[in-house]
Amino acid sequence: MPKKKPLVVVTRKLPDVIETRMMELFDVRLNVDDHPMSADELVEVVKTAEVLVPTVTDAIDGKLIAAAGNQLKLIANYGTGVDHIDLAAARKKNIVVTNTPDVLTQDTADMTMALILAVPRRLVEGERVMRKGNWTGWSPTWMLGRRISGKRLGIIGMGRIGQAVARRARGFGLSIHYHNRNRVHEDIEHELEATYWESLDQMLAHMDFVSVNCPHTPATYHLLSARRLKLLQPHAVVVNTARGEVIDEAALTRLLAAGEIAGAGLDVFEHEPAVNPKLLALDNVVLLPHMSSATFEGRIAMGEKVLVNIKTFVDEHTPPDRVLVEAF
Ligand code: 8YV
Repeated sequence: MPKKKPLVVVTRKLPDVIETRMMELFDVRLNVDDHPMSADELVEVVKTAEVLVPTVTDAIDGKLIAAAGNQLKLIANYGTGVDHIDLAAARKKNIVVTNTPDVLTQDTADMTMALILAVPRRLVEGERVMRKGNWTGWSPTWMLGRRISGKRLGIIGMGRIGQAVARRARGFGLSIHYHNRNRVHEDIEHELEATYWESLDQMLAHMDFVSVNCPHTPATYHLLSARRLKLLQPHAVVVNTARGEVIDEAALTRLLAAGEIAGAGLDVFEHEPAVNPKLLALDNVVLLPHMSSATFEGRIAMGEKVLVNIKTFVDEHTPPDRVLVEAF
């Protein structure tokens, strides 16, 4: 870093307490009206920023990194997922990338569990009936959903969030199954009574619920492809709080509409903020606007991490949440 107070450019509005502290520590340019920055705006920003604080809504691709001036030394992402950042291009230019792991694990797992409950129990459908004033009274055979307890949950991606989902799911009587790049430590398998499936195809064919909790990388793009989605049982429910790109959204929509998959709970989409209009027309889906980690506590904790990552970097220490391209 050339000087003690680097120019930090933040692409979106962050919690006040974080912005205030940032202004105390650094020379900061904030995005007061919180508009998502255009590609042209970002190009202008990287010409002068020494530290860039982007979010999932910014495409920090190879082209943008190529356009950056040599003063850009750190990309301190406000978020855990880094699939919007070209890590290889950053490394080539000696730009360090950091993220904000851990602090959104519990919130994201809570929302995943909420979707696992909401879809088979038709929570949102019931709520819609009430709001429309369409409830004519109780009936023994109306609004029946599917029982949660005693069923099998298949978790794709058994990292921090996957494990946190598993802990919650066990409390609801679900048995835990998982597919992961690597088998997790036997102590964790033991604690969760989790069954490892080396073959994702095999796991999918045997699950009642499937939860996507892996990052989006070149290896996980459309991991739930049309072919794999067809392996699911017709009563299966798919939940995704990770990244839309992990599922072939068009294929999922077709199978849901055809009744070949029973339901889906989606907090993330392939082309955010666009959502396949056919999904919006389906009753057997619960759709949320990428809000699984959206808690006051979580957003402040994410900001704290960004502050620590920048400060340690500026002080010439290794920032705690450095992202290594090899990990993805
Ligand atoms: C964040 C997320 O809110 O951290 C992540 O990877 O998906 C979100 O929950 C968002 O990415 C902020 O950049």
